[in-house]
Amino acid sequence: MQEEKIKTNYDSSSIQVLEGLEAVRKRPGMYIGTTDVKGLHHLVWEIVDNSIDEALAGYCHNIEVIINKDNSITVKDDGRGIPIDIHPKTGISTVETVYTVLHAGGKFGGGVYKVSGGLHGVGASVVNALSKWVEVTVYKNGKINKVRFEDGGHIKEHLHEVGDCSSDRTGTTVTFKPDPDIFDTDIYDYETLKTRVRELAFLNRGLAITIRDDRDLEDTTGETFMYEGGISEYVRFINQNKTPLHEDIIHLSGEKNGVFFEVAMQYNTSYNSNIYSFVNNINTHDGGTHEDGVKRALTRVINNYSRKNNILKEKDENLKEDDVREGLTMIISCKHPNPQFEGQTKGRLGNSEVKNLADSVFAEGFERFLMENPDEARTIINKAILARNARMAAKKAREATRKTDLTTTNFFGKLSDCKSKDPSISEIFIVEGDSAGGSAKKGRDSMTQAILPLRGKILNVEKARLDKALGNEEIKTIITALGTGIGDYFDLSKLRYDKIIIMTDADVDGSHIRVLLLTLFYRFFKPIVEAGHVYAAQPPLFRIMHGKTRKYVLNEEELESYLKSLPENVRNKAEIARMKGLGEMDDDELNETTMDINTRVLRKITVDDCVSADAIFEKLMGDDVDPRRKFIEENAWNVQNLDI
Ligand code: 1YM
Repeated sequence: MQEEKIKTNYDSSSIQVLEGLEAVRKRPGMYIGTTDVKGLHHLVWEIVDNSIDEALAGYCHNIEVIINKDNSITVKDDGRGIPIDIHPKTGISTVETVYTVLHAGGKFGGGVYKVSGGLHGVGASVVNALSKWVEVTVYKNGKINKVRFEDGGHIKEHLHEVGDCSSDRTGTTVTFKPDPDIFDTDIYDYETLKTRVRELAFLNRGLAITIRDDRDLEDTTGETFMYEGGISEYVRFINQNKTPLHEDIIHLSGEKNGVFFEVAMQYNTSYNSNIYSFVNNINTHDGGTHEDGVKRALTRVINNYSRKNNILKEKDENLKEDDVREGLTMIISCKHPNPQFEGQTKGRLGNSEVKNLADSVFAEGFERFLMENPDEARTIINKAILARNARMAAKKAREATRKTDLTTTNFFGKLSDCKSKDPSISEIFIVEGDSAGGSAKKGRDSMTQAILPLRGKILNVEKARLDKALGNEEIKTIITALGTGIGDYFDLSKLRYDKIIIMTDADVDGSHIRVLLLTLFYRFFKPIVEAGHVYAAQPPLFRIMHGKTRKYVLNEEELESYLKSLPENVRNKAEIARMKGLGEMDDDELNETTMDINTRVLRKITVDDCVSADAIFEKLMGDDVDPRRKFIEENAWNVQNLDI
């Protein structure tokens, strides 16, 4: 009797289920944002999130992420294993329910903190909907149980026992292959996955996460990230190539009504701040109450201490938030059972109660640190005072750049502006060197394309305060050309071009300049990057000629696949030339390959690119050639013909 009933339930619910998953396949963007390479990687985090939830609940200690040879992904954990009993509402096993019913995770999951940012536990079913196939294996009660889905969540093999395991072994293993009909690309990037895996390990102290690339024959063991010190070690990692102002990392934490808050910080001698905040492991790009609470307390505590100890005199103005954060590296992490994300990109924490928790935890601990470490306190405050002085000098210099307008003759000598004054169709190419600048000028569409050649290397804004940066000729030219102003006077609506295209050679010097430019944009023009106006041109590395056909390709991979696509007799006769720098292309060639909107390839620069540029920077600048070469080979995209 009962068996009958379950069967009926199963049939009716399975229809609803497939309708749900079909909706995900119809509009994947609604669930995972995009179907480009970013969306492809997003799938991994949806599965890993479930393992992390299990770790936050206290049951899982090891997670493994493997890129398999066929670009499928395996995620393993040693948690309790997804429940395999029949779920009363659906009549099918809970694990099948979790993988086929949208919202199942949210409804049935009992974890303390749910980390999955936008999806709130529907992640597993979304991954299933967007996969060619998925296999879930659960280790529990001495048995191994497996279920397999195919083609967007259709059950292929119901949950069934496939063997025995030792009775103390528990956990979940999931392997999925993203559906190539959904995604623009199916190739996983090891570095992208590794960076996030490492971050997750920092944010969840004690949790070991291993990542391995089985496409790479030499990588048999992978890399394991485990940090007993949690976010303190994250701060040390970010500061590894910087000079700290104090040895110990300040690490403070507190909890109230189930909300856990922690912060780690260390000042260094640089002039910028690196403050990253997270809620339930998700980066809150736009800050929010947790960040506001800490910043408010930081400014207040430093001012109070400075007055009490007569470092700031009565006549002195209070230090501002910008002054006290100069040279500060800080990680803020909040674990909240019910986070409210606000803003257009949901990158801001809105829960108001967190502000006071953050303020009080931070203020109390930081005040104690200053009192117990008077020498360090002095150093930190003196730096803030220098920052304030520079801020005031920069204000004057900025007022001066605001007054410079486009009629300055000196400026016109550098910029070849476009004829159009309509920003929505205008582009500016920032080009390395005069010779490439010359070809670009000849090859451009002068109606919509402006050319700004850079003479020297631009100043590294990582190593200079704003007042000094504003004295640099190349930087001044860029500021004037863009039209937005800078700092207090910045106004995105005044941007004179829709696309700012960085055009540098595919060699070490080129990537160096690109990194400098990215750093400049990140530090001084972040809203321009965030609004998606900054691009890198991608000059091709090879030209293939056969018959009357000329074809350019970006890299060796593309070369190989293009050659493969040719009939054998054509392939054997094809002439392949390796392209030299931008300066060596004639204007037609430069136009065709890099500038013409119909044939060129641009890469949109994201804030994440700028953040990694920041890290790449230190290494590029170092004196040691070997680590530098190794680093560039491994990390700097678009660097193909190395000549160091
Ligand atoms: C490689 C992916 O999904 N691990 C995982 C998921 C769950 C549990 C354990 C789990 C949760 C709970 C109880 C609970 C999930 N369970 C569910 C649901 N790894 C991976 N590990 N027992 C086990 O939250 O109460 C959803 S996810 F809904 F079935 F409880």
